[in-house]
Amino acid sequence: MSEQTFCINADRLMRRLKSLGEIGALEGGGVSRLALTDSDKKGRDLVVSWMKQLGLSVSIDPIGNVIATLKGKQDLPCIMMGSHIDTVSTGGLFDGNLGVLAGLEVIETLIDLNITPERPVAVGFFTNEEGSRFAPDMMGSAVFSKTLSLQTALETVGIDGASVGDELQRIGYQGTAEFPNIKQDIAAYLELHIEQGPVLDEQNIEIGVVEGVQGISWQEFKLTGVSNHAGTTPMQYRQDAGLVAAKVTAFVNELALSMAPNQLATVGALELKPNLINVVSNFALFTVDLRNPDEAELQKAEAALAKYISEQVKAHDLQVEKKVLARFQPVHFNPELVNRIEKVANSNNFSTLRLFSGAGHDAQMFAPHCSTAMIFVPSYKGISHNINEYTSPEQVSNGANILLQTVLELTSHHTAH
Ligand code: HGY
Ligand code: MN
Ligand code: MN
Repeated sequence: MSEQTFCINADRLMRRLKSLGEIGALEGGGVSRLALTDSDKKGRDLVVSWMKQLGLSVSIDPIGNVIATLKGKQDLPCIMMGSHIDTVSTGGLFDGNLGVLAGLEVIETLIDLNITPERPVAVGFFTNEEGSRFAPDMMGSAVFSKTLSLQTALETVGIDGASVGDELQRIGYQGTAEFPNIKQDIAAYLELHIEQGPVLDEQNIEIGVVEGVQGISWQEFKLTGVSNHAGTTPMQYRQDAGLVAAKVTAFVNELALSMAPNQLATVGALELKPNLINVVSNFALFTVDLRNPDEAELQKAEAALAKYISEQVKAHDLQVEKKVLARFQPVHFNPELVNRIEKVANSNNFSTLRLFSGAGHDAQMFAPHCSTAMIFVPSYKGISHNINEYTSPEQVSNGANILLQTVLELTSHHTAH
């Protein structure tokens, strides 16, 4: 960092990341704070306590998004930073948490430096970014940006049978704050996040300048066949749901390879019934996660999957039910803001690389409505959604300092982007 620039307090940020990571900590490392569980509540309570200790005004909206704001000299549209603090069940310390706590650290640094920004500066965490308990992912920011209706979100039933509305009430985070008009109320949204992929780590790059987020298609399929004896039922007489689920898993893998390098396909959840060694499965429930930075290509992959499944269901005389769990188009971030982040990073002598995000992020919900961009820091060996997720304290500090410098630039200009 060049000497004339301000710096965040890296130790304080690491301490907060570690103490948040103690909530929902797993034996042997890692974190599990699935959205709206008791551990999510405890994590929320801890971060809200830090926000309040800084004297920030804290608002909670009807889907449980929490926004803390430092007043500015003028009541202008704010600069918002944010991300999420819910995790997958095999989560790490950094996914989401880094963006929220680095945003808090930026605000605390402004306070330490007695800097009153020209405009308000806010940091938020958004409900259920991960989507693994309740689909879709980015649920809280999708409601915040009016991409998803509040009612639909509240009525969503999760993989364990609970509803979002009931769980929000149970943990005491169903707030009443009004949703903003993002176009009017937010001048820019900035999210610091770990890359969660191998690119920056492999190329030894310090800062990722994120140009956009790829499209996401989540579908759930229920196949119904006929259970039968594994020893007496000839192969050609079977209506085997498990077989077709396995064939689809192999098919989407081949499909992604045939559409390389940008198509991704994952069957992440699979449940067979009766799930017994000597019974032909009469039921299979599985999910397909398709991603591509190009919308037309993503639609092509969805169409190929639909065709294959209908052929297989017919050939094996099964019933099929399909449910769309999430569908977000690719987004591009604001070029001026992307350029600004790149300039700030380079002027601080950090190596940079422009890239598209493989993972979904709350930022993609802001992109259509206000100047939005993301800053990435490396993930060791690209590991994430895994208890061994790791980003070094130096890399954490680098990202948070670029966030600080960018916010300082945006808050000293009347036109933020
Ligand atoms: O699935 C995703 O990309 C994000 O982690 N929710
Ligand atoms: Mn994330
Ligand atoms: Mn994640």
